[in-house]
Amino acid sequence: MNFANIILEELEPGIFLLTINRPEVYNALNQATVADIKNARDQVEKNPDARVLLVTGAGSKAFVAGADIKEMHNMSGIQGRDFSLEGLRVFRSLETLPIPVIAVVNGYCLGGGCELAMSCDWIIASENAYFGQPEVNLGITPGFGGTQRLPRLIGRGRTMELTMTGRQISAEEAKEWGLVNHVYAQGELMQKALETARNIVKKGPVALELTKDTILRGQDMDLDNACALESKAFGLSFSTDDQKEGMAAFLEKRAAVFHGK
Ligand code: DAK
Repeated sequence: MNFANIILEELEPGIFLLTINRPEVYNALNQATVADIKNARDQVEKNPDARVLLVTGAGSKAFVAGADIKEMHNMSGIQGRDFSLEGLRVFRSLETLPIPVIAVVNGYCLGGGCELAMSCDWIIASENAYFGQPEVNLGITPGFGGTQRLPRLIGRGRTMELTMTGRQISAEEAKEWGLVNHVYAQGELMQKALETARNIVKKGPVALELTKDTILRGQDMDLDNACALESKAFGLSFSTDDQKEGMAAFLEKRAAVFHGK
């Protein structure tokens, strides 16, 4: 499938890269781009060989500098609500993709861009990246999950500060606050993302899927129910060939070869 506003490519077997491709507007998300992200995400899910998805922005300035302000400028309340609902659906579907999804943040990561990055499983960033939820400067609220995912990642007080002042924080500060896992020099970022992806490709796909699902579902449950969910996932993993292979490989002191069943 061809996309107007993104590029989806398989970099190496099992490793897919989704690039938001509107560098002339710092990869701002218009409605067509949100639709492209959804279609690309669905394409990756249908591909049985897909093991990891990396998400980044085209060019050297921005990951995504937010929702497209030009397009939003004249939206009615109902259009704004519908855009928000669609964005929330698309970002949630990205978040629940049953393979690891890593945000590779290579510059400004603001508003809808920060919300897109937070819908990925974790974030790595270049030294020139800036994070923020500056919607208050435009007279609007975050609309793609920022008020909900940000406090889960960095806590209430820091979320209040970012959303109420519109302040941008550097990649290093974002790392200190727990929003970003690792910060790299800009020229190294994609290589580091690839190294991580190559490591993940060697793991058992069913174990990865069950682990991700358990973390996502469990974080909104009480601890007893969340632990019960974990024990079911743990038990289920013992029904796979991958579990037999992984443990046999350890005992035989060799590398495991997983087949995802
Ligand atoms: N939308 C549209 N165009 C954008 C853009 C954006 N978010 N961000 C940058 N651009 C465009 C600029 O207009 C400029 O285009 P030209 O003038 O060259 O045609 C080009 O990208 C380069 O930008 P600058 O010239 O401004 O570059 P600088 O390096 O000087 O500054 C900047 C970079 C990222 C600090 C600055 O561009 C900036 O402040 N951008 C806006 C950042 C921002 O406020 N982002 C949050 C957007 S609000 C909702 C759903 C979702 C959301 C809200 C509601 N519902 C539907 C209700 C989410 C909202 C947001 O994300």
